[in-house]
Amino acid sequence: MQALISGKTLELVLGDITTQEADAIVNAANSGLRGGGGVDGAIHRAGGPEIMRECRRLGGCPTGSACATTAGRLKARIVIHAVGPIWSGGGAGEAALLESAYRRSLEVAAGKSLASIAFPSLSTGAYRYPLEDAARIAVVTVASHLKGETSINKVSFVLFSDSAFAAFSHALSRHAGQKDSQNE
Ligand code: AR6
Repeated sequence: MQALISGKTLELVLGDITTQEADAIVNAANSGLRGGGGVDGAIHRAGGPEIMRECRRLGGCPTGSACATTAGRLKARIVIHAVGPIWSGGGAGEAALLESAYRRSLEVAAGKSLASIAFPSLSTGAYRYPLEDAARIAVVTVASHLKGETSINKVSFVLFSDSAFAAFSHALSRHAGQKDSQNE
């Protein structure tokens, strides 16, 4: 599924983020940049030890922000470590932090004049953010970035399960009802 937003592409892919061709691959990291399971484990395994060496040098990245490292052996040019919030009921600013993690990732990629970026569904695995709400925030935040001045002309959400793909499809369909968007 794809949508065009101000002439730029937003697409949904069912698959593994480590095999994507984008200029920047986004990791669902923790604030210590210590590595872990899920997307984080897959990216470090596929990209090799150089990524962790740079993470140690950075020493961490606050929740709601995003920090870039080498992509090691991955096809991408950089990995952007985005730190989403741990869900704790919704009253601890989780929505603003999740939005910020997506927005900062896009700003980091645009700051390096990159053209394409691939995101996993941040915070919806080990961090337990409710999928439907997280998908809406992800789609709205990316669409808002694509409507502005940016070097990015393609954003992919790479979804690992049918339920995540369905949630993002729903969020994108709702968004694509707008005038300058178009479903394919
Ligand atoms: N490609 C794409 N999506 C994936 C992949 C993959 N290879 N593997 C899992 N997912 P999670 P979080 C999906 O737990 O919730 C780590 O330990 C997964 O099904 O990776 O932000 C970090 O070190 C889910 O939908 O990230 C942190 O401590 C989504 O990616 C913590 O987990 C996110 O799940 C971050 O938790």
